[in-house]
Amino acid sequence: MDDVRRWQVPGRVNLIGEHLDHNGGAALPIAIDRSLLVKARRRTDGTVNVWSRGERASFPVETVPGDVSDWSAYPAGVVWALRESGVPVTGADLVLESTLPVGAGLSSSAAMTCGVALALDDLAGAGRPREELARVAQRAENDYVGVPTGLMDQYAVLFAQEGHAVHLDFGADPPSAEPVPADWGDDGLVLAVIDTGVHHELAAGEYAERRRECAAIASELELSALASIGLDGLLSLTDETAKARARHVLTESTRVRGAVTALRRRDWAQFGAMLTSSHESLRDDFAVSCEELDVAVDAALASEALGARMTGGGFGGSAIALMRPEQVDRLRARVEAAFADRSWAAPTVFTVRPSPAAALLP
Ligand code: GAF
Repeated sequence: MDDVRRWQVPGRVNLIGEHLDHNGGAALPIAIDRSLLVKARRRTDGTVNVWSRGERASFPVETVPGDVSDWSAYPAGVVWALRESGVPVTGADLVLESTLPVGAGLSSSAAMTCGVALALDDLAGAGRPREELARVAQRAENDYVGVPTGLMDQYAVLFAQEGHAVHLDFGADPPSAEPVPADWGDDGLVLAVIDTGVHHELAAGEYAERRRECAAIASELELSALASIGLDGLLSLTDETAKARARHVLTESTRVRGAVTALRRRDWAQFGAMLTSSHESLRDDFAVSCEELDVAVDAALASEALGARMTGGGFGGSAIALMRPEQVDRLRARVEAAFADRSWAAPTVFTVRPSPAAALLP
């Protein structure tokens, strides 16, 4: 194809700082070496065609929320949000090829929305800054697809750096993004991902419910965002569920700060301990884990991981574990056996490296 532009767009793993983006707090994701390739060619007839995983979708550039409800709502939402923001989209052929598992909690949807936003912005010659494209991608997901996600995944995909985690602070406007070296590899460690292969139906509803709960607590305490809660605020809460949710937000914020320090000092024992306590907090206080994720984390810890936790929104998807490479096979055997014992489908275990943000290929 002539005039084809190719964008490589990574997935992400969040190391720590879960459910803090929508609370004005911090997160520490890496981009991973599993990615989406977007091949894009301009059209001028007002039609967008998208090919993905053996399927083809077509829609007009004038698409509005409600028009499409299958997977193509993601690219259609980007077209809608980009045009709303003033970028002239005249049509496009988009071919999407992926090594990123879908529904694994590794941000395949943010890779798709950010990749399509980058490609269409580029074809239009608009040159919008990445901060704006992150918001376009979020708007596509929030207002067109109808999932009320925060901005962490889009920022991870668009602002990561190879060999680094990105310390994001959603208390700032626009959010700040500071690279932190993530060089456990130099110390003989790997980051393993355990894709549980499950995605519980309640995920989107429970995500929205947690957002509502957090917003209600912040408003009760007259805070602009729950991440600014202090110990006094926490102790003043009388409802036990509200207290547990707020306790996660408060303690997770502290853990992110500790994890950034541990990462800079290459103190892997401390870093690992924080991963594991983050998981406990997400399981017990924020209540977004599930049996499969807990079993995966337990298998990792039993395989001598320095730390392990669920990553992403929860209710399925993936867990991560920091460990020595020679333990990965043991983890795989252990988690496969634990899943087989419960008659669950086999999980997938692989390692990931801190990788670059989305980029135009030469
Ligand atoms: C999902 C959302 F898309 C993110 O915005 C974030 O809230 C995450 O869950 C939880 O940290 O990935």
